[in-house]
Amino acid sequence: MNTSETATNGATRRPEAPDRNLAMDLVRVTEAAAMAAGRWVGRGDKNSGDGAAVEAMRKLISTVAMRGVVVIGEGEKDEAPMLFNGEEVGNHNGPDCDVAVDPIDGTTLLSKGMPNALAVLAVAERNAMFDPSAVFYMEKLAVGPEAADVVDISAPVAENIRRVAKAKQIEVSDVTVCILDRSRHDQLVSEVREAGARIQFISDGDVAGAIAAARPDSGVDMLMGIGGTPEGIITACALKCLDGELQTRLWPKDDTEREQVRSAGHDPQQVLTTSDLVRGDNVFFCATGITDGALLRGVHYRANRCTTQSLMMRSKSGTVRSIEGSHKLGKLGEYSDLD
Ligand code: VTB
Ligand code: MG
Ligand code: MG
Repeated sequence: MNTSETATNGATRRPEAPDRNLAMDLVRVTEAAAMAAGRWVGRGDKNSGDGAAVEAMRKLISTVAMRGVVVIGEGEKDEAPMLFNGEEVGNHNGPDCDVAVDPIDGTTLLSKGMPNALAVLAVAERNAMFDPSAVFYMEKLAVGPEAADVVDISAPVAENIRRVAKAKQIEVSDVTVCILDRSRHDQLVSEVREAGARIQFISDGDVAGAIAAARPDSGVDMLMGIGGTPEGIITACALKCLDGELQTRLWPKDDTEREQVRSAGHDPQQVLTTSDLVRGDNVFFCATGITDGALLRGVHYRANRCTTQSLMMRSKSGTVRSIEGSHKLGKLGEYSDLD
């Protein structure tokens, strides 16, 4: 990798590390995506909502002071509108960054007006993020700081639940595991129930589920199960900021996918930890609620205004900010005032 480049004026440009000023700029991007998507809540048209969020995100991200490359554009698995992998984003004047976006995690939640649809964005130093393109799904185990050092995705489900209970000083019967409601999880669900723990099913949105596992007072202690690989990288960025832990294993669903994983140079058995999924300690994560959820309030409308709630985190400082926005309709034009 080049450590310096010659700029057009002949001066040498040293790549800078992303600094804290980036954080506030990023909130504007997820706010714009959420406001654009907000107009599509409950309208039964997830692709139009996603398209609106993608366009708002693309427009606003072009103003952020960075030389970003989208490494996680999401959308492929669901054949949804997307920012493309390899797409250059930012104003090309700033630090070199990897960018992961999911303009809407939970497009079905959006289209049905159900809880926890989020606009999310994560940024890290260039080449810090794991390339998720080999396979659509990965097996995930997410926990918060108390249990970050004790879980092991290769251990039995009951054992991990016991370790989480011990680390959090609660009974196994008090542990709540968040699981995507899918038939591929039947075995996992029986094992959790046999262990004696409780389950909170979600229909979509395992980024929000994993963050809940790492946040105090969310009522969720861990997330387990198979979900999207792009969402896994985004989740790793969030959990790095929260001192939580995400352990994963790629989950090829058939021989063709297994071959794809191998030819991309990965071992399907290998456990990928938070730090394998996003390297270094200069990670930014930002989410804005689209529909109301336990994690974030969604976009609300009132006379001439709409409100947003966002979570902004930065691993280097460990700061977690909750940001309320009150946006004047009309002034923001298309992002808040679609109709
Ligand atoms: C999760 C979740 C997403 O896909 O990754 C999930 O975070 C898993 O895939 O919101 P399937 O839906 O294909 O089972 C979503 O639900 C949609 O991208
Ligand atoms: Mg999405
Ligand atoms: Mg998604």
